Amino acid sequence: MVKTPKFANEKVFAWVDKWNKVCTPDKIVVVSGSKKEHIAICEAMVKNGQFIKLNPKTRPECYLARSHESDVARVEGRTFICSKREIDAGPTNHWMDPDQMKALMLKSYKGCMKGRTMYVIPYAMGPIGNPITQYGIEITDSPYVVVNMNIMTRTGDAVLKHLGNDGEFIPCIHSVGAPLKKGQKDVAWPCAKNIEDKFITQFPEERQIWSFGSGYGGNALLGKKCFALRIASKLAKDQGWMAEHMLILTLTSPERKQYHLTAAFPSACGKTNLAMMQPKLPGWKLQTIGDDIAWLKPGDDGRLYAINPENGFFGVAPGTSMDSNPNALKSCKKGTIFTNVVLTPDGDIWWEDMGVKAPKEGVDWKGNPCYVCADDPYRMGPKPGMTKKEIKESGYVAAHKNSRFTAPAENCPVLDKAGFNGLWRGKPTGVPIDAILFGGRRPSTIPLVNEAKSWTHGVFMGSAAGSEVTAAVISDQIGQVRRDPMAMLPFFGYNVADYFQHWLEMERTSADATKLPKIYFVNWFRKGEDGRFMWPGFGDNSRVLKWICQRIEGQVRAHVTPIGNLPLEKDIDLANNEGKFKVVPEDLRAILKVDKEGWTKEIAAVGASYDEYDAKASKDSKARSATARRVPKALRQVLADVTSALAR
Ligand code: OXD
Ligand code: MN
Repeated sequence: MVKTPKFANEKVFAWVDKWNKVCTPDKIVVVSGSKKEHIAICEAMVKNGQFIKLNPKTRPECYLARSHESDVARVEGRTFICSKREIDAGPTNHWMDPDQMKALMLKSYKGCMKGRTMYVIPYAMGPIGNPITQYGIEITDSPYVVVNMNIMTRTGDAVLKHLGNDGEFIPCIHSVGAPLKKGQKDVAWPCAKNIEDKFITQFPEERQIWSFGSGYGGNALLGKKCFALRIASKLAKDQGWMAEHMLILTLTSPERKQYHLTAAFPSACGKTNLAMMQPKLPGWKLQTIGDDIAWLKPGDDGRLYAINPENGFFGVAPGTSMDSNPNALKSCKKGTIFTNVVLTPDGDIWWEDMGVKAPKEGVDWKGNPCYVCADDPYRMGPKPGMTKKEIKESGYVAAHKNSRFTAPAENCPVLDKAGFNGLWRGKPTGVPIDAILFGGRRPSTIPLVNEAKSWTHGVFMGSAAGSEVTAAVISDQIGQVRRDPMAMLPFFGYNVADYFQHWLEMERTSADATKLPKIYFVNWFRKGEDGRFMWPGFGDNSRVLKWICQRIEGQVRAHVTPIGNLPLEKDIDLANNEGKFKVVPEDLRAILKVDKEGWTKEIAAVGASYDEYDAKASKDSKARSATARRVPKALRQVLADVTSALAR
């Protein structure tokens, strides 16, 4: 066994020592977080075939990785919330008794780092020293995880220093689950090949994270979904704050008034695009604070203050273009890790809908050659000369649909640096939030924007959110609408009914509930009968954000309808309605209407989702006493009110 290094913090030592004994690595490296070390790890990965170095002229300090075919997205079926009682994990989570799970996983971890280096990553979720920030220690045998964590979080010596002798942290263990025999050559993407051998496990009471068998971002970068959402949501409930799957942005009006908005959309539904959007409305400026996660704490004045706990963007590559998100593309210009995109002959990268002509020939995400399409220079196919129709029919994509870029936030040209550093007017409070948006991909029924009539109504709207399933998760339901309350379905660290109650409590416990953010539901994805999008999205979404700001200021009236407050058509500013994408006034009219029939079905589906949660809760309660939690009555009441208003 190699010797466990010394740490000033005894608890850090104990965590590393425990796993050193179980995993028996060949070597232990404590990650310093320095640039030199980061580059050295990347270059070592190039040498052993796990990274491809991209052209240093066009993509300085950028690398490409290709994952194993089994390891391309989050594995929700293998993700567990192991609270002591099943009822505390609730109806939306997979659960196993924590002792049983530990015994099972310990078998997998035994000797799992043989032939590998164990890296110890001290990391911060949030700016080091900010009062909202939390800390973690991730042990991993994956250098890919180390360099991605270096981008996505603040890592290294500064964190250990901050932790001092007795600082608190979330202990995390990760292994790709692929020990090497003496002399055995490593593969490009080591992982446990069978889905059943992968485990992404949270122990919410002990506040620990154990992950095994996957190298994919959401399964392996444990600061992100496992800590900043699942474990943090439980911490937040216990301590009276909120950990949410939300972007954070700063919007400045032509009058120079600043607003801060958060938005919760499910995975791969445009959070990164909205977080970095270039407003089409003249005079409006948008800046980014975060694109995926927000931690919100109530202030003494009743407002909610937010920080982005992350340090980079783990964005979906396909569809990211100079039209859809130029600021994301610019964020990938240097120091970025690409996973499962196409390699071009000049050492650059390419993906579908990048808005860039495909090279004549390239290497696809599986490492096979791919070729420009015969009749569309923006597509690639698996054989030379294939037509667009042939490629479409074959279902082939050259970059995986969930291929990703891991880009440092500091590269983002529109980063709100102060907000990103957790500062507001020079104080480390995080930024005060004026509005919370919920949304999803909904081809029908859901209007462009809908304002909640009250906090409780807003919580109802969030609880009712649904979206088409995307490739961000390994699923056989891609494209089908599933309920995804608050875009948190895969990320609740505890019982969903308690989570709804916690949202409601934020109003009851607020120092001044009139200062809570206003809540909106938006939908950029309505489609006409011909399948065409009825709203251009992207920069045109600034028209909706302006309306929201005007509502906050009480400057415009709204249609009060059974489902919420909708804009008057005249109040959606159509200035600068020019260019490739445009608002079509008839479509706008249609997506601002209440589709009574559609809504009657929608509300019934929301009711059915509540019933499903409650049915599972009563099944659990029979076996485990009468502690079953139900969807809060206040939400059932909104459901009943909307149902009867629609019937009138
Ligand atoms: C993500 C996700 O990677 O939600 O952010 O899947
Ligand atoms: Mn996400």
